[in-house]
Amino acid sequence: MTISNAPAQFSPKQAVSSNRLLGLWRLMRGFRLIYVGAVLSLGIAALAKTATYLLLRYFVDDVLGRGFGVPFLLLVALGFVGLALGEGLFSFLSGRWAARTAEGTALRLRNYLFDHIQRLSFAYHDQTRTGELLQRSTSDVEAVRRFYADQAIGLGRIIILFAVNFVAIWNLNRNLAILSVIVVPVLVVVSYFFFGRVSRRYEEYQEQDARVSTRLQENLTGVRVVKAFARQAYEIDKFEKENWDKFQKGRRLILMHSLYWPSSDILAGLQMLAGFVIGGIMAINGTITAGTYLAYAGMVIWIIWPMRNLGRIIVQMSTGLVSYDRVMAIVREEEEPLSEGSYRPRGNVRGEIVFNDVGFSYGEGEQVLKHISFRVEPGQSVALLGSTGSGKTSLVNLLPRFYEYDSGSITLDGVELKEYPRDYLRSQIGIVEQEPFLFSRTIRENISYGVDREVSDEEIYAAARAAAIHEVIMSFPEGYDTLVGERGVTLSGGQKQRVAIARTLLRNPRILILDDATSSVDTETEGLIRRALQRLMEGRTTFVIAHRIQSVMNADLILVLDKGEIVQMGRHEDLMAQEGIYRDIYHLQARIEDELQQELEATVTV
Ligand code: DCP
Ligand code: MG
Repeated sequence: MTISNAPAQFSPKQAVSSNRLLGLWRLMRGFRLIYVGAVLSLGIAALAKTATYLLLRYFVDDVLGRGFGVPFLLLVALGFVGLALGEGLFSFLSGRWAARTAEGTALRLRNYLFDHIQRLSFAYHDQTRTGELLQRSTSDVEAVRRFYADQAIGLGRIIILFAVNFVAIWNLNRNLAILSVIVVPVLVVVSYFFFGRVSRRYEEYQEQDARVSTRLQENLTGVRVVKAFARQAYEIDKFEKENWDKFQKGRRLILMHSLYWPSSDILAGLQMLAGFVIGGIMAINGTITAGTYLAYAGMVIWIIWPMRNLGRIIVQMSTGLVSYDRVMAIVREEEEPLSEGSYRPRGNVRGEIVFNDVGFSYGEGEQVLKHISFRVEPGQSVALLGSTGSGKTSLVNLLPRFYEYDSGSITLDGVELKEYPRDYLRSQIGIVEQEPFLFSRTIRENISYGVDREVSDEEIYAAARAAAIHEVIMSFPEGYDTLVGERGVTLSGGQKQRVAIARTLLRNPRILILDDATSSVDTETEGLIRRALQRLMEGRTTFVIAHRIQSVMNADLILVLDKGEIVQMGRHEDLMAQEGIYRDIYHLQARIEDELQQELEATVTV
């Protein structure tokens, strides 16, 4: 399936419309011509089919028994074959072109969504459930695809078949034409109302289905918690209840279907029976010819049977329209402008950072950071210390402009942060996140992630050594080519953190942020990393968030945060000289370590 004939600059954003049919039409850009071709082919196929019956009529009434020679009979036979081939060919073309439009549009939409979702802000992702995004980029896109492939084209087919055959019968005999559509309004009304009810049941069923999947997914992800709290029986019971509910709803849905098709069969059957009987009487009376009767009997089928599907298609179309809305709700979201900003320096930043009375809150929530003011010279290190929830991560997340501060000012090298384009800032700032995420790719790919240029093995090894993970990686049978994740090795929390540190170091950023980057690492390894980092941190402005005093005491500036405010600030010696949280934490940690030391010695001497 190619999308080469789609205009390259087309973005589904252009298809955002409050008129959903119009929006769906716009979404087809680049494929509209093929789609119109598909509908035209449908028409040609329908004409060929009807022409077959008219030829049959001619054959019965005007050819049979009139003593035509063999060559002429052959010609008529050839006509039948030609019409059948034509009908087949154009049906095929119509199906193929409709499918191509549907697949091409869906392919483009899925690609766009993937791209777009990655460009939405942190704030958007904070508020949006992953499952919701997943569903919209898969099953809702699928519903839009079906709209083009099945429903719109199906509706066209019904209308064209109806029109062509009705006109043909009308020209043969008006009474027959009227007779053959008597039941049609009843059929349409019944099926429309019926499928309206089906669609409500279908929605209920889908919702229940989503609940079952959510429960399943949650229990798979949280299986350790379930086991640890010995809640298996409880969870299984819950799941079975939801699953039973789904079963019941599915049964009711099927019941509706199994009621509709037979009853509509009876309606359509009665209609045809009436047509056959009355048409038969007319033929016997000589009102119509035998050929007309035969042609009528053939054509009327193509009026009645497709009609039974009308209600189904109209109702299904409404699901396509709803899905269009659900997809467009994401498309409508503004992307985080990455390159927007008036100040883009040629080279690297120096790394002087000044916070002046900065205030910040997530969305409409209460203030997470209040009156934050401090100053860091290029190349200095800043340590952030504070209880959990005090705002440390929030503070450092302002630097790459993951979130925008509400008040005050932050300057980098004397220029307001908001003047810098986000992509530039992010190329200058390396961040090791609190809960680093590794992709299910090889360790080498994970470490070199985000570096555009070719990187040599030596560089990768150097970064890994600095993060004290090189030896560990080399101990794996496949070394740096080992896959991470479910199909490869499972790394421990501390190993993951160290791979993430290597990944950030390789990018060689001017500003380095380590958000609790060594929290899952033992004291000894942490010491190793700290010493390696000390060399790497030289000349770069560094932010270190840590809970151990040892990791922060060498910093040029220590900020002690409490409930979003800086309560103490200074160097280790200054803070030790004052009363306050810092000294308390210091003494607490020192005492714990002493006790540990004593216990260790006690066990050794025993
Ligand atoms: N918060 C929020 N929305 C987010 C992230 C955090 O509302 N997307 C809230 C939760 C806390 C406050 O902000 O009340 C500060 O959270 P931080 O993550 O900044 O806290 P710390 O990093 O200091 O805590 P920890 O040591 O646990 O990492
Ligand atoms: Mg944090």
